[in-house]
Amino acid sequence: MANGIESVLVETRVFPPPAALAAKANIAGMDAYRALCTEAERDFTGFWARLAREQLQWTRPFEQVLDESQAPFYKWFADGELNVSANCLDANLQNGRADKTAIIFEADDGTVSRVTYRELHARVCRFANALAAAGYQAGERVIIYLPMSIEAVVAMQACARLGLTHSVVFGGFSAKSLHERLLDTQAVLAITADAQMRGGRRIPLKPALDDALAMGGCEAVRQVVVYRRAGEDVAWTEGRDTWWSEFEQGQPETHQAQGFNAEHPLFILYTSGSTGKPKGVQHGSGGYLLWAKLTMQWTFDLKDEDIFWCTADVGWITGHTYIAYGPLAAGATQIIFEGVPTYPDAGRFWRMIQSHKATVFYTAPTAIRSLIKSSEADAKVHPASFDLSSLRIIGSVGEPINPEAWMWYHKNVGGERCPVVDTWWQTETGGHMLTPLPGATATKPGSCAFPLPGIMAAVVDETGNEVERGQGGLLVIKRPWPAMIRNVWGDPERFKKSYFPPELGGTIYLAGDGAQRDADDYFWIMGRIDDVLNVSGHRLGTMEVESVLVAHELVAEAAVIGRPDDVTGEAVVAFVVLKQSVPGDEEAAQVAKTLRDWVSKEIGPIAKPKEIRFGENLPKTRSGKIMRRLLRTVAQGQEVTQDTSTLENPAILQQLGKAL
Ligand code: 6R9
Repeated sequence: MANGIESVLVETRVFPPPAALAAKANIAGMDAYRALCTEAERDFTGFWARLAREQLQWTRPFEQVLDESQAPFYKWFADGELNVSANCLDANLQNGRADKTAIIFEADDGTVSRVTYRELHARVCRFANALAAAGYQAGERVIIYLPMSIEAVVAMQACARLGLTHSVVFGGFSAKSLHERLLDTQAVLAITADAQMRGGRRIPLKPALDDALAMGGCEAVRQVVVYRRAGEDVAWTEGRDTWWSEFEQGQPETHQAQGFNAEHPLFILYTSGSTGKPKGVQHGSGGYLLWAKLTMQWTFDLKDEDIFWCTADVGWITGHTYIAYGPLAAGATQIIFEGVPTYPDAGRFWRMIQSHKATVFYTAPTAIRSLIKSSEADAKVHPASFDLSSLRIIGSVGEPINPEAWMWYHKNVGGERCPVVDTWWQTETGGHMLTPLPGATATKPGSCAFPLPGIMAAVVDETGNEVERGQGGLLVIKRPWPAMIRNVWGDPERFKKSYFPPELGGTIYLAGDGAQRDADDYFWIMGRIDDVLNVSGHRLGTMEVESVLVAHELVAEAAVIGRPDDVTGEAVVAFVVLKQSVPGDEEAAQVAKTLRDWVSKEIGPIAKPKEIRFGENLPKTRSGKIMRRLLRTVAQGQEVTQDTSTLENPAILQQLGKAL
């Protein structure tokens, strides 16, 4: 089981919700929270049906709420039809928000542009009309490889409007990763930009897509639509490539959206698993959107006056649910940021909160930790140098937030008045699952508190029995929920195997995280139980990195583990056996660089090992299993105190213990 799962957290500080916020909250007080939980327990399907009818506009109302006949392939609202984009845009034109700002976009260089709901609707309609005119049809797949921009939201929404299933690929991923996704989805269209602007630098995007398409097998791709962001010269394939502006030229700004089945695949998003290639997590439409909208209202207590800012990239699930869909479905004004938190200096986030008067701020622990460091070094970029009084709620996502970082965030960003919502969820869950509610839950630093109403979370042992309070175990969700993963794209067996293991009965969702509940029933996440690392909030399979390393001509064998890191949460450390003998120091540094660049090229810079160590061999059991637990100890520079008697080659530990 996971490294940290046995550790017992002792955190006694408790922060009650501010009275003024609680009085006006969408879920006001624990009694209101409990009432919703009780409603869900008493009449599970009635609860979800009520919310789905209240929250969404259906072009064909559903009768059926939950279909469990093919479990774990659960279906929600399956005889209903709706249009996701119409629920995000047209609905807001009808309910008086047409002139409300939908998006405040701040570019890398600080240029600000705004679009109202009316304008965003017009832009989405125009692009959707262009897609329809070019012959793209519901059910076909579209790869989106775009920088953070209004265009990224337009592209996603336009796909949703036409029932095209999008798969957004994070701009930091390599041509190779793009290629895998193009093949796996059999995409018919790719939407990209010439380049992206980050931290004052131009980072080309289209060349990676060109390379990916040249790797072969992508014959299904009929066109590449290119948004001109940076004015960069790009290679052009006549007949295939078209500029965004030309593509949509002359298209009308209205579009009558058609309803699609509630289960229609809205998007596929790839995420790392413990084995093999990343999994294409397939999400549906109705249930996903319901949860995206509801959690905006519940977790972020969204009000019409709020200025919401989620700093995630649209290439991750957080950017899907809390940028492209949730805020729009909830009629929010949101900030979208192109750049990085450290440019032009590490005060960028705080300066933006100040200038846009953000009220709800949602970011990742890794960003918080790196900004703690910078502001300790330079008072000018410390949050105290900015007016952050507009904030009322601050959130965290992506990885466990350590109590020290939580306290700093609470004190320096939240001014000790903003509840911190530490939201636990996953690509597969579609939206928040465990989180404090700002107007109800007393928070404890480092705990994601309780499940949202309707989410039946538990901590169980390997046979599925609930463990006692204070004991570590597996985090599971015992009943399905509307926003859950529907399938692993094209691989239903992997879906079942990964998430609904037979040992737990085959219908209970296994999250892949270890957890424990304390005496007050608070949940504490203890990290992954599988070989998945979390680097700066990004999931990375150790196997994924290992298979890339061994694919290099110099490498015979490799083992990858995670080492705790002050800033990135975990850092990738690779133990490598070369085909040639163990290199001397100078050569080792050279080979390490070559391999790091190789991993960066094959997967993306986030997968780059922070450290590579070379040895003649890897520590293995007599049956040939690599003992990663020992490698973790070695990588942390600790003495090996574990039992090494089952080791085939104990001497190897000393050799691997030496850092370069
Ligand atoms: C939304 C997102 C999911 C994994 C998840 C867990 C970790 C996310 C967390 C957290 C502790 C939190 N994780 N939020 N761990 N506390 N608040 O991040 O999705 O990229 O799929 O990652 O991230 O390990 O299993 P995804």
